[in-house]
Amino acid sequence: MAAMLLAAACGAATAFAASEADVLLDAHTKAFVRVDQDRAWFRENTSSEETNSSFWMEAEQIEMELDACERTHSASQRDLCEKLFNGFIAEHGADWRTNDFNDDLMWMVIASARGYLLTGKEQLRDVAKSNFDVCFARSWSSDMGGGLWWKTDNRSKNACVNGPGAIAAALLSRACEEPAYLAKATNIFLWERANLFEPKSGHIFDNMRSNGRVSFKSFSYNQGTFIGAANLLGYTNEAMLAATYTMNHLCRDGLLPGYGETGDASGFNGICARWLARFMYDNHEEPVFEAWLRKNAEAAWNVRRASDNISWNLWSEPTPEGKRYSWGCSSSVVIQQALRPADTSR
Ligand code: 7K2
Repeated sequence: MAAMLLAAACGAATAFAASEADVLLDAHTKAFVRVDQDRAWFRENTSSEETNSSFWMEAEQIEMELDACERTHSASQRDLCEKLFNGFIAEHGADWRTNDFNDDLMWMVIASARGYLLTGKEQLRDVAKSNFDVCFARSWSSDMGGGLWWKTDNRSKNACVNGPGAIAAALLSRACEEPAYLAKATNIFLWERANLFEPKSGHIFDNMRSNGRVSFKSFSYNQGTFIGAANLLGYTNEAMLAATYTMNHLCRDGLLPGYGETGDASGFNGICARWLARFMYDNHEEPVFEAWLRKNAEAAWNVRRASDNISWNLWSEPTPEGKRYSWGCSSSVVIQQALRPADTSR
């Protein structure tokens, strides 16, 4: 309240809203980022000194820091991103093919391509390109009419690799200025649209197995990456349908799903919010989605715990004291970075 009055008194109508994003970002950094000279990593949880987050959780938390770079344009934030890339490459190398999860590679390709587009560091463009090429070569196949296999055992084609694969290729076409990547992006997206997207509802199905059997589960991150790819490639109607489904059918009382804290899914809503907000702003769809996204961002803010301001992924319950997880606490940070400060002049 005091901060709000102060902001209003100074005429800085947006200062209070921006500070929520700053507070959650700083709290996450203090609780989870470990820096060693020019390298940095995310701790897996508040009590793990040396255990880092897993490959894809690390990649996606780097994306969270890139979201903060895009919001703040701050030099120290950019410096942190560079350290996190250094830390990632120190841990996993610059060639990621020993990881069997094709989605893991695509997530880190997205982070690296975004990192290059923001910083101009050519090493990031080069790792994005070489690992995309490895991943595409081993995962694209004509079985089921195209699309990327989820893992190297080639048993299913999942939204969690095809959405990110299409985004990765679209970003690479910009980073490398090579139109061949745009064709790949479009082909991946069109396969996902034809096989894992229900046009009458905007529902994204989770995966299709090699025997053609579809898992109809809907996860917020799959909605998000489909929206992200559709938006980057100009398929605005499809993005609109998938975003509307997310808002109207995936939520309970308007809040994104409360996934389990310790597993892969605890960061899904951040991924969803990142791409949904970008689509909304690019297409001036604030009248449709902004109040709903803001309600989620405010819920994330309100459940932060007083002791250190970290906020977990269950936005209808206060963040408990005790051990918390960096990936689980990332969605709150991301949704706060993704939304622009409220425009109080309207
Ligand atoms: O079944 C897939 C995916 O289709 C589904 O949406 C999610 C639901 O689970 C897996 S993907 C989750 C991860 C498992 N551990 C390693 C990660 O790299 C992997 O992608 O949660």
